[in-house]
Amino acid sequence: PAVEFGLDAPFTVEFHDAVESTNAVARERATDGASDLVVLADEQTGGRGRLDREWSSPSGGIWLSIVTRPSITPARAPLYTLAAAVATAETAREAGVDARIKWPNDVVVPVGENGDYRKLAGILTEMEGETDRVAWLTVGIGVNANIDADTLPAGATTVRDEAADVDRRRFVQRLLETFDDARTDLEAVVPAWRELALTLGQRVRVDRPAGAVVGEAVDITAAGALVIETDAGEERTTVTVSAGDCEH
Ligand code: BTX
Repeated sequence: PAVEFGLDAPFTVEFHDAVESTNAVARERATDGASDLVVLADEQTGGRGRLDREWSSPSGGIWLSIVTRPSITPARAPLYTLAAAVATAETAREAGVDARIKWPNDVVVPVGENGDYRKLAGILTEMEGETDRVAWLTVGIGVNANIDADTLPAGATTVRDEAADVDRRRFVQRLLETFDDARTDLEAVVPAWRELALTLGQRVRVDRPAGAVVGEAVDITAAGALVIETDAGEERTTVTVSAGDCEH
């Protein structure tokens, strides 16, 4: 059922008490032709991360998926993931959490000064289309909001643990408004991402199908790819990675 959110952004919100995964519902809606629809749930019984990993999604969190039909090429789709990460981090910061971004899609809270972190939120983008244009794109965002961190997998943190419980409706409003602003000005996304990045300057290891890249993360390109200065061999070389699992 659609709910009235009083949003200053063009989204319709469909709320569920519990679903298996809002991304799965969003995919159905997207293939049925929906656009600017948000599927929101209090609880997910089968929440998913990347590479089919589990995403723990108990009641009290913010689990949502945004269905969009952007006129962009698939090569620019990563910018939507970065836009969602920026919007999520900025909204969490408004709630008093020291939220930062770990490339490409994790919203984390730093622990100490060594680049260690706990995970506050995750983002999972899925899309379908041709090589020259995206047909639909869904952005799944999971925020550990009003949850005790010790009920989540190790390494997780929550808005409750870092600051205090939030009004979830208000949080979703701000998140969607900030995301809407970001997607209408994609050129501004990478600079905003850089401001919040925890990854730049860190030693990283990125696992990708073509093999692991190890070195120092030095920049992010206009398309959202990570630039790594590798230290294999005598000469420093730069490798640009557009997708992969990043550890630091
Ligand atoms: P990821 O693959 O980067 O992270 C998944 C890993 O994170 C898990 O293997 C586990 O170690 C850890 N983890 C699981 N649950 C949590 C949690 N609640 N908090 C912190 N760490 C956790 C990240 O994937 C992308 C997650 C997207 C989730 C949203 S929720 C709405 C939408 N629906 C859906 O099914 N997925 C997305």
